[in-house]
Amino acid sequence: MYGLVNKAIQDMVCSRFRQETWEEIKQKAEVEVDVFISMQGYPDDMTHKLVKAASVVLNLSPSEIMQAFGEYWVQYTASEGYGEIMDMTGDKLPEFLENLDNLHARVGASFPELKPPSFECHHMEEDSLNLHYRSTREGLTPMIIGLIKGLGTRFDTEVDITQTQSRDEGAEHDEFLVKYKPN
Ligand code: 1MF
Repeated sequence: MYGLVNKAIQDMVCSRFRQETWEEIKQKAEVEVDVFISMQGYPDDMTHKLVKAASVVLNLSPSEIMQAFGEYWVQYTASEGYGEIMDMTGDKLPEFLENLDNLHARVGASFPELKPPSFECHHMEEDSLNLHYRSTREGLTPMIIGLIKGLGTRFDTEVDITQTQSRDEGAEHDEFLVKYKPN
């Protein structure tokens, strides 16, 4: 994934813990990169190693780290150069989710190594939708839950997410029921 992802993990850890904690995580992960370059591609494996190491050092489960990271990503990208594109994507939760593929298409137009996931919405009741998440990658599902919670915070909307089908359990892709209530 693009270095922006690893940079965001670093930023999250350093904003909540000490610089030394981050160094310890990198060391445990056997990642020998001094500075991540946002627009450079890094192996996905490196990101997964950082999450695993962080889970050991911080005594949280990998899934908790990924979820926290998803929430963090929404504010991080909004403040680190992608604010305009985030603003263009929508000003309500369901609208934003509906337009996520367009966001990735815009980013991917400039950065062809992007391997964007795809999000498909089926609107149910007025206050709920079925979200289909398809990705070339595995193991990022907890991050998706965090991302949706992060969007809830961004749009001042209460969200309740349940996973209704799982690739881990043999389904073709992950699916979520998202209930939401704007404040
Ligand atoms: O392929 C990739 O490197 C990649 C990286 C990040 C693909 C997608 C994403 C973003 N996505 C990560 C989790 C899902 C990954 C997967 O299943 O394959 C989160 C998507 C998302 C969901 C909800 C709300 C907001 C979301 O993201 C907004 C977003 C998406 C992409 C970028 C920024 C904000 C982005 C921008 C520039 C990038 C990479 C991603 O790369 C750069 C950075 C600096 C200079 C040049 C290129």
